[in-house]
Amino acid sequence: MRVDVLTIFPDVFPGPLGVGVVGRAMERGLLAVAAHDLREYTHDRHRQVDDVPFGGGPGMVFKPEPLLEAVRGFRAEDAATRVILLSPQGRRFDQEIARELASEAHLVLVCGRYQGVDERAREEIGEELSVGDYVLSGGELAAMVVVEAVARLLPGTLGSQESLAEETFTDRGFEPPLYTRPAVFEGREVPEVLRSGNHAAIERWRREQSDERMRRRRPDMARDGATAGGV
Ligand code: 9D3
Repeated sequence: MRVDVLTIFPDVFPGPLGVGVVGRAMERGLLAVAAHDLREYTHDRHRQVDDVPFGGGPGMVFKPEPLLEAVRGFRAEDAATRVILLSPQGRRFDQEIARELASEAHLVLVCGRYQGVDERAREEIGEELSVGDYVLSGGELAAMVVVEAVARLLPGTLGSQESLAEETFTDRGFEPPLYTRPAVFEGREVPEVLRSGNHAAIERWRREQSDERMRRRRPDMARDGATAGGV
C-alpha cells in the first residue's frame, strides 16, 4: 500500500510510524508513506497556503488552490486513489473503516490545520474522517492514527505471534487480565487458574474476564455482542 500525506508539517512524518510493527512493514516494502509539503504546491512568493475567511471570523482557512493542485495530481496519476481529508467534522474512524481502507492500494490523506479548509476544496476531496470527539490542532496526528490502524491489517505486517494474539481476542475486543512473573508481586498473587495448567479452565476464565470488562467499561460494545466493536 502507498500512502501520500499532504501537510504543512511534513517533518513530523514518519514519527511514530517509523518504529515497531508499522516501521517494519515499511522496511519490508509492504507500506510506503510519503509526506508532501503543501507549500510545494503554491506558486506565490510567500508560498501561502491559507487566507482570511470571507465573512470575517477568527483564524485562517486553507486556500483551495494548493490543496486541489496536489489532490488532482495524485488523482491524475491514479484515478482509483482514495483521497481523505482528516477533519473534526468527518465520519468517525473505527476498525471497520480501517479494514475497508486496508483493501485499497493507494491513499491520499489531507491534513487540515487552522480553522479549516475552503468548502470547495472539501467538496472536491469528497471524503472526511475524524478520529474522535476531541479537538486536535490539525490532521497530522489523526493521519498517523489512520495509517497505523490500517497498516496493521496489511497482509504480512504482523508476525505470526502478533496475528495469533490478535485472532484469539479478535471477536471479543477486550483483553483479559494479563500477568507475567513474578507469581507474587508485593503480596498480590497471579490468579491460581492461570498457573493450574488446565487450558480449558484458563480459556473459560479469560473469556469471562474479558466479557465482564467489556460489560463494565464499554457497554456500547458489549450490547451488540462480541463483534460490535469489530476489533
Ligand atoms: C477550535 C476550532 N474548532 C471550532 C471552530 C474547529 C476546528 C478546526 C480544526 C477544530 C479542530 C481543527 C483541527 N483538527 C483536525 O484537523 C482534525 C481532528 C480533530 O481535531 N479531532 C479529531 N479528529 C480530527 S481529524 C483532523
